[in-house]
Amino acid sequence: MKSATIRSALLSFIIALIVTGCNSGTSNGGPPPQNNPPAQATVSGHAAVYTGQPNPFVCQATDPEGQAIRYEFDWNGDALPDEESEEVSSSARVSTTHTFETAGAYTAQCRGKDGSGAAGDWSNAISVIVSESPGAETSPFGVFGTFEYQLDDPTVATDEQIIGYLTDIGVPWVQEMYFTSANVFNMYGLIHNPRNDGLSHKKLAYYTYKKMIEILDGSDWSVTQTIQETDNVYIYKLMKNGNSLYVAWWDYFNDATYTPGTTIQVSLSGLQGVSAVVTETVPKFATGMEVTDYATAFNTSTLAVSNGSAALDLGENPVIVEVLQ
Ligand SMILES: [Ca+2]
Ligand SMILES: [Ca+2]
Repeated sequence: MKSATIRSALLSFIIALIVTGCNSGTSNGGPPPQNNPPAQATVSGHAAVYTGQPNPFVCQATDPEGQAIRYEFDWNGDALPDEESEEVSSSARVSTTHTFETAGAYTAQCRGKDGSGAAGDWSNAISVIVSESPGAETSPFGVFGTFEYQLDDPTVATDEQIIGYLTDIGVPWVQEMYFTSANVFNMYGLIHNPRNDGLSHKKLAYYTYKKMIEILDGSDWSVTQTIQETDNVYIYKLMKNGNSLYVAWWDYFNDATYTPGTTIQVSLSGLQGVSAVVTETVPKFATGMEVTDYATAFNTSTLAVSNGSAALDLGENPVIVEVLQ
C-alpha cells in the first residue's frame, strides 16, 4: 500500500470516528469486527443420580466481547446440543436440571453460544452414573428403611461399597457439587469437594451413614417396634439375626429445657440379655477431617441390664443399642 493511500485511509478512519462520536468501533459501511466465541464453559453437576431424579447442572462461560450468551447442554456426550437456555448476560451462571429416564453411564457437558451464533468449546464432561430408582421407602426411619439392602458383608465394607450403597439407597448428596462462588450446593454432600478449599475429606455424616449401615443392615424391618415417640425422644426396636437392637435419639433442639451438654434419661425394658453396647452414631470429632481411625472414631459405652431394664442417657447424638446375649 502506498503511503498516500495509507494517509487517506487513516484520514477517512479518523473522520468516521469523529462522525460516530467515538462511540463505536465500527465505521459506517466498514467490515464487522472479528467476533470471538465464548471461552470454554465450566459445568457442575452430580456424578450419580437415579432414574427419574432431576439432576441439577450449572453452566457458565464468558464472551470476550461481552455479548449475551445462550448455553447449550449435551446430555449424552455426542457433542450435539440437546437443550438450549434462555439468553443471559455474559458470565451469568445458568442452572437447569436434566432427568435421565434410563439407567446407564452418561456424559454431560455444556458450552456458551454468543449472540452472533459463535459457540465456545464444550466444558469438561461430567460422568453421570444413573441407577434404577429404589422406589418408595416404607420404614419410619426414612432413609433407614432402605437398609434392607444387603451388602455382602457390611462389617468389612470398603469406602467404595459404602458410597455405592448410599447412592443406591437414594442418598442424593453423597458427593458435593462445586460452584465457583458461594452456593448452598457446595455445602451438601457427605464428601467435601476439594475444589472448595483444596481439602478432600469425608464429613462426619459420611461416617455416620457408614456406621449405621454396618450395624443396621440386615435388620428385619417388618417387626420394628415403636418404643417411644414422646417428649422429643424417639426409640425404636429392631431385630437383626435374632438379636434386638434399639435406635434412639433426642430431638434436643426442640426441647425448650435443653442446655448444651445435658442429657435426658430414658429407660429400655424387656431386654433379653445381660448387657448392651451403646454406640453414638456421630464420630467424637468436630469435623470428619479429624477421623484418622474409623475403628475408634465413635464413643461407645456399656449399659448394665438389670431385670431386663436399662437406663440410657441420651445426649445430642443418636445412638444404637445392641443387646448382648
Ligand atoms: Ca462473541
Ligand atoms: Ca447430545
